[in-house]
Amino acid sequence: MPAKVPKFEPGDIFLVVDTQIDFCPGGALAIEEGDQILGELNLWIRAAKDDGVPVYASRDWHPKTHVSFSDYGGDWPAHCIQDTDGARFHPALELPYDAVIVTKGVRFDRDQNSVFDETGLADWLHRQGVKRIFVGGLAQDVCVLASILDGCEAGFKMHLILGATRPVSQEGGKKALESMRAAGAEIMEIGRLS
Ligand code: VGL
Ligand code: ZN
Repeated sequence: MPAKVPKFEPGDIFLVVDTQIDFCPGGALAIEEGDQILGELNLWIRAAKDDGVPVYASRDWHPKTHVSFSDYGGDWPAHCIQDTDGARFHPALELPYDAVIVTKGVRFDRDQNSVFDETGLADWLHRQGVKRIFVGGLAQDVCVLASILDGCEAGFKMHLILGATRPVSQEGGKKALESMRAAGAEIMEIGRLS
């Protein structure tokens, strides 16, 4: 495989979605091959830093009685409980010291899959002059999907790096790609920006 040297421009950001221990093999809500994206993510993070472009990282950050947990009427096993080891970013994720952290999933009344769901992030990024958002992380068919759809809706040009994401289910992953494309997102199969 040729070396990937992404070229970022002013107005770009790189967004890492929910790359936390609980979503990787051995975690509470393990996604198959969830940890296989780390090499690709780190490559893109380094490229963003080299090109002077900000890195944002979201984290799922639930209260221990969260509504998305099956014990409390939701669809998922308990995961990413605030301040637990499982909620930490994967230790192999090389986040820069100045990465901006976006915390979500803290509400008691409903889940927030999208990084844009009542976080104020879209307004903030518009005010920073951000136009294009390059995305990797977990899970392709849940929080990555919701974030990409909302990002398109909010007027950003969204790009998914296919090698830097994995779905909860293969079927869901395929459908997610279709929805993202239909919303105007670009699915980057190679991993180069230009
Ligand atoms: C996620 C399931 C439950 C995700 C979060 O980050 O994709 N998936 N909570
Ligand atoms: Zn969650």
